[in-house]
Amino acid sequence: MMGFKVINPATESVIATIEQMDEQRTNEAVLRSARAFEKWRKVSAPDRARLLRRFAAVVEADLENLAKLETENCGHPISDSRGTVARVRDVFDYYAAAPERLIGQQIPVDGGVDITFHEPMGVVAVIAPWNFPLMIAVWGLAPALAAGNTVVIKPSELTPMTTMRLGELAVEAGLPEDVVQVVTGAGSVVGQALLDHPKVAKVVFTGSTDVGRRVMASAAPHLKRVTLELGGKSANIVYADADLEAAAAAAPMGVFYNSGQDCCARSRLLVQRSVFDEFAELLKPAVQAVAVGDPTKEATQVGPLISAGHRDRVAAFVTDEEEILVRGQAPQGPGFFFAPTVLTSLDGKARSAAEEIFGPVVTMIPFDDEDDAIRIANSTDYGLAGSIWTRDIGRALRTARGVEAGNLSVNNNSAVRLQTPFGGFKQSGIGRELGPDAALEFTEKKNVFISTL
Ligand code: TXE
Repeated sequence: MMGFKVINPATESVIATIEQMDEQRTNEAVLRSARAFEKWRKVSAPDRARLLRRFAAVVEADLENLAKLETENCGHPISDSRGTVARVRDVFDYYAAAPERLIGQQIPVDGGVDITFHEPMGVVAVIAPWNFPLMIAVWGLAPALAAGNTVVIKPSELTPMTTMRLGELAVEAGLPEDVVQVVTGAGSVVGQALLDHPKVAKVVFTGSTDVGRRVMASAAPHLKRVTLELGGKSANIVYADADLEAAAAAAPMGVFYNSGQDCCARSRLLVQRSVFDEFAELLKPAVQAVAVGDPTKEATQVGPLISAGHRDRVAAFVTDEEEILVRGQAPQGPGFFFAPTVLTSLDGKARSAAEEIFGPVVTMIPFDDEDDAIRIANSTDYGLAGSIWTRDIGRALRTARGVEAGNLSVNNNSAVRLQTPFGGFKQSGIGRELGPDAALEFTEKKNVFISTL
């Protein structure tokens, strides 16, 4: 068997050898999916709803196992992994309500009755990254199934373990054979085969902006539908009138969560010039207090980076001693750990202020006033998330409307709630996931006119 080794990033030990599929195996999976679709689309809406509720229940029953697998494979702190699996369960529960609510319209017209239907598309491919492998796969999977599509998931080569388990759980939940399939292997082989296959109707891709462009280009010949969730360089804007203690206490985990390997990471910390130094002093102890270490320990807040190669990439941004404001702790020895780092860029022109680092590194940049904050926040091709800290509600709303990003929070650094739409402006992506309308993103609207003459 052609296989690839899956590594535990906290110990550097091999945890499994996984099959590397080829193009032919991938194509076979797509054809099985297309056959399963013919039956799945005919399953009644209440039955699809019931099966999704059962999917939620089997995830719940497997919570501890899935959480441990995710921690072993990705280095997520175990408490985060448990939270992830609980949210995965919640996503299935939430979209279990969707099949029975894919409600069309009745439109007044001349000479008859006009109604619309939300038809499923067919085979949906979900191509997932390594940073939140299970959760991101399910953001596509659950609403796609709810709308009557079948799904082929391709996890990242680095993190296939929980996705493969999810494939088994689909069967345990009672979903018909081949409605959910998992294909493992290289992006350039298995991922590309999914993009090229004419029977794949829609691709949901989460990953780098570069590969996202390729996904869109590959989708063009068949006019496949795409949802793209790509990179980010989100701004955390702190005004002088904010609760500075609260903003400084929250800022570290706003960027260091999951070791900064988060497309919503607030990796630019924009602080109003009049409180820049005061804020920097408040930030230092908060950064030093972040517990980086063994992800199997309950108290750990931040685990390792995903790979040695990625750690080298991140380290290349921290070379200029002059720029370093403060560094946190990180264990020595095995594991791809990297100490949380705050850099300053007084003119905002450092490389770290422009590029997505995808590691525990944040760049502090001063700004003068509201317009300046919005200008700096928007001086990037990305537009995914952002935060605004102020006690002035008008300023908060003006800034939120001014920042070109899909997900903003005020006096808080959260970005993702399953009940609300998530996605990017500009080069952070196309389309939205989650929220009340996600199942519609996996349907085509059909209009039917019935003559009454
Ligand atoms: O992404 P890739 P990776 C960003 C972040 C990170 C960088 C690289 O900056 O450092 O992307 O992460 C598959 N056809 N984000 O390596 O390479 C690949 O196998 C089809 C942002 O994970 O884009 C994997 O399953 N598929 C982010 C998936 O695409 C292909 C999340 C993502 O791989 C392919 C993660 C091809 N030609 C990383 N080539 C976010 N927005 O959350 C690769 N793949």
